[in-house]
Amino acid sequence: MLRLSSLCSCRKKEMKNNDICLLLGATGVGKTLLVKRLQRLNLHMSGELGEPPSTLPTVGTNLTDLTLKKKKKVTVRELGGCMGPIWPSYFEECSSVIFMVDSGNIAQVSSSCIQLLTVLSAELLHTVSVLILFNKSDMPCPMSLVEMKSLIRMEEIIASAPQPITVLEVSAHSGQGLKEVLDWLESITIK
Ligand SMILES: Nc1nc2c(ncn2[C@@H]2O[C@H](COP(=O)(O)OP(=O)(O)O)[C@@H](O)[C@H]2O)c(=O)[nH]1
Ligand SMILES: [Mg+2]
Repeated sequence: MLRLSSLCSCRKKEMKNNDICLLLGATGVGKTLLVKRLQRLNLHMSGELGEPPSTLPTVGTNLTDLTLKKKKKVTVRELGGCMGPIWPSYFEECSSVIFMVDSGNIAQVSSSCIQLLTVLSAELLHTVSVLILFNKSDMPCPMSLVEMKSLIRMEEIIASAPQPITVLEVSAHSGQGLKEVLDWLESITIK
């Protein structure tokens, strides 16, 4: 019979071989579409992304495995905004965080900013790399990205946060910036 300790070490090995990236953000910002597009981009690196697939509201959490270059693997765990109160229960298992904002939704920006600050100040996440995505760049926005970043004092947030933070403007719809998201995942994934 397998001992509990050997089971634990197997589990730890499994976790090392398969990093977990938490994908956080308010409902409707485009998290599910992003993972579907990354999965497709990953399979057909040189090919067309094709039409964006439809998405359904995510119930609970959604896990997607991505195999990156050099056989690196990452599991992206999507957690919706309505699960905000229990996000911290997933912080221990993760090795990176993608935080998504809908750049066209001005009304949502301040609540997203508070959620982002809560994530960045969580002690368990002080050493993980964070990618902030301003999504829906294809949409006509009432405010430019520069204006939105200055509204939420993005530069100050980055300067005072303990973790390395990367910011990208993307469109899960058109595919803009998605290659850079994969590059970021590759750069921070160990195995
Ligand atoms: N125009 C546009 N629509 C998007 C983009 N990303 C997501 N959407 C749409 O936004 C809606 C919510 O997307 P979904 O991925 O389900 O959001 P989630 O709740 O964050 O998982 C869907 O209708 C998507 O097609 C984008 O970059 N541009
Ligand atoms: Mg979703």
